[in-house]
Amino acid sequence: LQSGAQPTPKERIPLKHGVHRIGKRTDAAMQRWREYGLGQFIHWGVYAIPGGQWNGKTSAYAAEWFRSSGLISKEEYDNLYNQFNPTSFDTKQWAKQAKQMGARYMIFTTKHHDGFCMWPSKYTNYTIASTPYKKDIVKQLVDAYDAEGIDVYLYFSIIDWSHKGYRSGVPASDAEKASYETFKDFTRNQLIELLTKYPTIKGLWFDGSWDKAWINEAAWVDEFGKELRALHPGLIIGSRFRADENGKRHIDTNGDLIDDYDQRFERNLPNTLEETGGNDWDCVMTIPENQWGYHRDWSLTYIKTPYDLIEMTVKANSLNGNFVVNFGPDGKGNIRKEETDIAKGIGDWMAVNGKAVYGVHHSILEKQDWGHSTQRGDITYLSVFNKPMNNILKVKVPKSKEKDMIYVIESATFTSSKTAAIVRDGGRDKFGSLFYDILIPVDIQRLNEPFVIELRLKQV
Ligand code: JFZ
Repeated sequence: LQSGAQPTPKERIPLKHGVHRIGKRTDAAMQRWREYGLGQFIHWGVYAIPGGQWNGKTSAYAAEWFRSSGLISKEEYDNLYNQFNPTSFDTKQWAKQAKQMGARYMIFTTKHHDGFCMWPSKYTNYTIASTPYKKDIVKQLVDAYDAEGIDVYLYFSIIDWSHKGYRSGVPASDAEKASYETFKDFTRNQLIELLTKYPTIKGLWFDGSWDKAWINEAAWVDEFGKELRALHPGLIIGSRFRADENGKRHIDTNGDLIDDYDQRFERNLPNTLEETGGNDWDCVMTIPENQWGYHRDWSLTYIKTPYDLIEMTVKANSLNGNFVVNFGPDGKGNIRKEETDIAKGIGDWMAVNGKAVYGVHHSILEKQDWGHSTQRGDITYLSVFNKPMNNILKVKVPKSKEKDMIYVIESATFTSSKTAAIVRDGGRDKFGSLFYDILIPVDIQRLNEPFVIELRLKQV
């Protein structure tokens, strides 16, 4: 168990559809998930054709929600698939780019809220098979990412605007109920289809499960989740799939995390371990403000920089979470140049400093102004994002838990330099914690980028 993960014994009321396990999963599949550190999300569907613009007008809202923008009629949108022909789509190149970025897992939108399927589902005609492109996109991606050793997760939206039986509100009349039953069958069939067709995938990333109609089906959804898990041993499902019988989502009535990891930190990192409740979690992040699908106009909001995203990656891992950067390819299958450059920027840094991200956990150091610290075994990684003007890094070392023992720095090296760090005594506070001054050498100063110090601490 990682620090902070001890479940505290408490009174629980019996729930039929609450959690089925107290505390974290301990199996190998979940341990692998925990060590990913960094992932890639891809939002791709027919919304990439308009890319946030239609008839000369631009919607500033999320491009993957373009059907609801008011700029396009539902009929026009629902016929976009007739034009979907991504002739530039190069699966291997996407997977290589993800690999170079340092992503260890990838999440792909098999079906977003519009209901368009990127695989040839036999349960609807609204799929890739009906487009001029025809070929199975999910299959190509799974194969290419598998070949690069990047684990694949399938994003699946419970909301489906294309299905006749879909409802967001709880169906009231018998006819409405019968209609919703057809939607439940359809959803179940599609997910079983995905797990059967793409058996190497590691998990399902659910979305759109906030509908009252879906929450009202807690018992059915719970059984369905068990069925999916039985079909695919090791399957990883986040907290955005089902509610308990009291309509509590993510966290059940007893305060326990539903399913395998917390999905509530979307575009919003926690600041402390307490905020994470000691659970596994991921944070998925857009590069612009709130655009997941391709938007033609990236001048609308601030665009995050590679160092911005790298800091978030390290911060997430310092709090025992995974960080996932989203990409929105265009209607032809091109990943835009800005995104390719950002992926390269992240990857170049990760190639040198990735040790501070993969397989690490919350460190014994407290959070300090210069950045974030992570730990693996007896090595503590200091990732420095705020370099002091005087190039003297003040590091507070914790007090040992054992009586009369203290931690001292045994060695400090930079991952991006052969120069050994010069470490000086930096004093002591009234609680007995030691401070050290680490002098930042000239070659690191010149790098002008975030850097990592590998610290070995010993108790004396
Ligand atoms: C959903 C989608 O509506 C969106 O298009 C995108 O796919 C994103 C990954 O997921 O949007 C959400 C879902 C949940 C929250 C915010 C946006 N949330 O819990 O804060």
